[in-house]
Amino acid sequence: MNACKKLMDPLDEARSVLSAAQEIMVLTGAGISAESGVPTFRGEGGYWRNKSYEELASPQAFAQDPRLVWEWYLMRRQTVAACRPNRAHVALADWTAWRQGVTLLTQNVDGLHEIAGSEVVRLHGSLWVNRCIACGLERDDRRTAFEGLPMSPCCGALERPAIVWFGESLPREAVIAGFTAAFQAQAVLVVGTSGVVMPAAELVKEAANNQAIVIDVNTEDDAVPAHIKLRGSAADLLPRLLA
Ligand code: BV8
Repeated sequence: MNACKKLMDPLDEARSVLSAAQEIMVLTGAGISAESGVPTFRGEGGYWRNKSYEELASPQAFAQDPRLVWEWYLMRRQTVAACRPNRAHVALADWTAWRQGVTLLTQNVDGLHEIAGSEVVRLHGSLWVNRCIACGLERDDRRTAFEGLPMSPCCGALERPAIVWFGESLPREAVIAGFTAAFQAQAVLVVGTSGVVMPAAELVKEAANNQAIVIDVNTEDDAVPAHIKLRGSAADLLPRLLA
């Protein structure tokens, strides 16, 4: 055992893991948008009218009070509409523009990856899409002010946010893309997630079970089973990691 083996700087180690990998899975969470001004879920901003996200982002809450849930989502649209992608989103978009073999999965619904130019698999849907509760037709909707409960042009039925709520399954194509990436990846880059929400967090565990090396970027320790922990903000670390 080489007793004086110099411990590699974790950033250098992560860089060499990414450059050696053929297939890479990236999973982002609310933390990557924090420096754009989008509140995270489990930080102090995780409550609204003293209800938790889990209470509001559920089919039960919508069935009980669709107006309350729409007001919450419209408030979030107003917040996000004033936000721009930060250096972390841009670094990922620039990197995936030339780096082959990268699948970018996001738990976020804010659309900032897409504005930055990334092709992304949305595991939990989009803040900017409505879905008809009668036939499931989806349409883009950029409105941020409450103008009465939205009705679908197709059926004249109530529309809901096209977002995956707690207790609901993820879109089939997103699950297939996610697990395919997890099984094929030699490296996983996790950015800004507490790693508690399933099945998104499951994807990282699957990849690690398939011998992928997991790199975790977070300002704090989290539940991500990482081999390399890069502690700091995504907007600072990603440009340095992916340059
Ligand atoms: C499912 C859309 C089953 C909503 C979201 C009881 C009842 C029902 C279900 C369950 C239950 N118990 C457990 C479950 C499963 C549940 C779950 O996992 N719950 C958790 C809370 C334990 N999962 C589900 O319900 C899923 N569906 O299981 O279906 C089923 C099965 C078969 C058939 C039918 C049904 C659906 C989960 C999806 C829920 N929807 N989003 C909306 O946005 O309105 S989840 C929500 O959490 C967001 O998408 C968010 O992205 C996601 C994960 O949170 P994070 O992204 O990690 O955000 P968080 O705030 O937690 O962490 C931010 C991190 O960033 C922190 O670590 C922080 O340190 C770090 N950070 C901060 N700043 C920075 C930073 N890092 C870097 N740089 C910075 N600057």
